[in-house]
Amino acid sequence: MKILVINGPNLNMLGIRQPEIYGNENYESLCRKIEDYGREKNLEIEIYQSNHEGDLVDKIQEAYGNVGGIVINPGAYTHTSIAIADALSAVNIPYVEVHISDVTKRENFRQISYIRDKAIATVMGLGTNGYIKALKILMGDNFL
Ligand code: CA2
Repeated sequence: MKILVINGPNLNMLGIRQPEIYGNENYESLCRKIEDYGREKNLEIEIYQSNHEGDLVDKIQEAYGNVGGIVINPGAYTHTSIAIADALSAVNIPYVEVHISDVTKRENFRQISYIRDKAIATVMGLGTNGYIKALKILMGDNFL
């Protein structure tokens, strides 16, 4: 089964600032971690990052019929984007919502997620290991 990992705005800046919130790992090393895990488990994984809402919607739409599961960290669009939520509903592909930080312990404006109610799970506060946990959940192997 092919899995699509989607990262939204500013996640390409990981490791550059705010290590106390997002850790020291940079985006390339996050991608390597996901790819290494995929190789170990024989998963076909595509990783995609964009800072643009419409591009993220396009990518979700392109997944229709081609992808068995989605791991998505929409970044700040989590808290604002009905378009991304609608795209995920439209393609009807099981997805896991991921956040590197524990958003429940952060600002009020981060308390809303437009994608949470239809996600099969939400993983947060585990740093970049949360992506691996999300892959395990998608594969039905629910442990970190
Ligand atoms: O915790 C997460 O994974 C977030 O989705 C990350 C988003 C944030 O807007 C969400 O509320 C929670 C931010 C992406 C990374 O932003 C950076 C900011 C400064 C330096 C590096 C990354």
